Amino acid sequence: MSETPKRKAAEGAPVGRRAMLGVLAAGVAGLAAAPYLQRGWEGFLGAASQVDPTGATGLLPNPGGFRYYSIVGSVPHKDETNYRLRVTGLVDKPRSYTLGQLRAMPQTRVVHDVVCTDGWRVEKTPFDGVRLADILDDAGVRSPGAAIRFTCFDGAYSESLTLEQARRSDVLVALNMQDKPITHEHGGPVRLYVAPMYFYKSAKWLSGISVTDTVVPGYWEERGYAVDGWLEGADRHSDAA
Ligand SMILES: Nc1nc2c(c(=O)[nH]1)N[C@H]1C(S)=C(S)[C@@H](COP(=O)(O)O)O[C@H]1N2
Ligand SMILES: [Mo]
Repeated sequence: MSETPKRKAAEGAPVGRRAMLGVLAAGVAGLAAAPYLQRGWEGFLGAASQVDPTGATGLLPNPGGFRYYSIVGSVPHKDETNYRLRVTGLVDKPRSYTLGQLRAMPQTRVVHDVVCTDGWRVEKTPFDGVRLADILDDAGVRSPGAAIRFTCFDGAYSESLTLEQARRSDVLVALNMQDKPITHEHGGPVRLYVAPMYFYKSAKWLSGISVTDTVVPGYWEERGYAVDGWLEGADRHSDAA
């Protein structure tokens, strides 16, 4: 059995969530003048999370059941005109995809509960997108390739999977969530979705897929999270979506 991941950064040093709420209150007050009402509570929370580097906005209620997390204060917006997904590292053919190219590839739907280590869960959430396996096949993984490192256009977050995990049919380069294009707040236009693992594995604002010869621990994994983020009850060896 692997250890259940814990959000160490949120529960203890360096900054506890309770302490962070004070900082957050100041940040949220600063947002009050902006026209967030147009986008409703979700838009407000998304904006508030931009001033909340620890993710303490996760403590604010959200009717959708999700909480918005970002480890950085602001993330550039990307769309059809400037989004690129680059596939590099131990591959035969390095690739660069536009959003249009990803949308034109065969789309797979995965419906699974989304579960964060903080304790929230959103049941039976549909994601649609391109199987990561298809993208890896497109680029052609070279024989020393054994793992994937994911990077993000927030400039800071990273994640990892073994090649075997990456090839599962329930691992997507996701374009839609709940039948709508993934919003900026949820990591759009493109995020990773690793259905059988805790949601921290699902890197938002995905911009880089690099094939490596060994697992490079991601951002939270460097800070105490399990590199294998399997959900309880996940079938670790099945390929079933
Ligand atoms: N780039 C990036 N991806 C990320 C994170 C983040 O802070 N930055 N947080 C992770 C965690 S801990 C969770 S629970 C989910 C939250 O996704 P959401 O903000 O769409 O609810 O994104 C994951 N991917
Ligand atoms: Mo999380």
